[in-house]
Amino acid sequence: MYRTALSVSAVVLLAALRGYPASRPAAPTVPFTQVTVDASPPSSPWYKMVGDLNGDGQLDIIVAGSNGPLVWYAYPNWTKTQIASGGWDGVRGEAADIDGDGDADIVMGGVVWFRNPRNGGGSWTMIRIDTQPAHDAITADLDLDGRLDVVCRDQSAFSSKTGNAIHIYRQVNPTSWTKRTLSCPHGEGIKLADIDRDGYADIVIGATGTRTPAIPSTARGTTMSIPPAIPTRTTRSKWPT
Ligand SMILES: [Ca+2]
Ligand SMILES: [Ca+2]
Ligand SMILES: [Ca+2]
Ligand SMILES: [Ca+2]
Repeated sequence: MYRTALSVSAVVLLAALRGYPASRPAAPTVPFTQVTVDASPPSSPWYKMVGDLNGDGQLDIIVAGSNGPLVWYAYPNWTKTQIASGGWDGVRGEAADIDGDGDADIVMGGVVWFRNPRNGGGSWTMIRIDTQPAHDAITADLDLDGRLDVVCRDQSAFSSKTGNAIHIYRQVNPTSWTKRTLSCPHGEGIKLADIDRDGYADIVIGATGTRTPAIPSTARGTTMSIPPAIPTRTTRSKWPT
């Protein structure tokens, strides 16, 4: 009885310290249902992406295996279509409209992008940006010129040990890109987000052994200073070469 009363008091005290009402209602349960999209997917399906590839307003699923192929599944029946064979040695890519024709293309490490034929006709076509291996390949319009740019980072785990660089590809046009490489701490993982809310996407990275993103002002993680050569509001038209 004493132990029960003590436990309840401790809960009330903690709730008060946190500023919560002691009788805070329990969070609603969110039910999940497992759905099998493909019982025979590409082996070692490291790349998993989502995007509306067929333009019906519903997100589709894109998967690529380390030994190939690259496929996509159309929601809701998950009709499977192969985009390319080959092996895809990366983990994170994105579906984004690289060529600005209104349909979602696919960006992956390597560095390549696949042109979606939905609006332009023809078949899926691979356009190579670089030969840089990359664990992650993500997109944003870094200089706000209306064309998506690509940012890649490899990983420092396993044998490659090349996660100490960030590769930035500015799109001149869908088949022409300028590259800039920034040094960073070893590690893996990258994200683009407007941290300082100046309208321009910033680069957030994780570093080996940390569990928090490496952004300034966090108590944990490694802080990376962004060189001033990164375009800013006043210098975006002078992209460094
Ligand atoms: Ca869709
Ligand atoms: Ca497109
Ligand atoms: Ca751009
Ligand atoms: Ca910013």
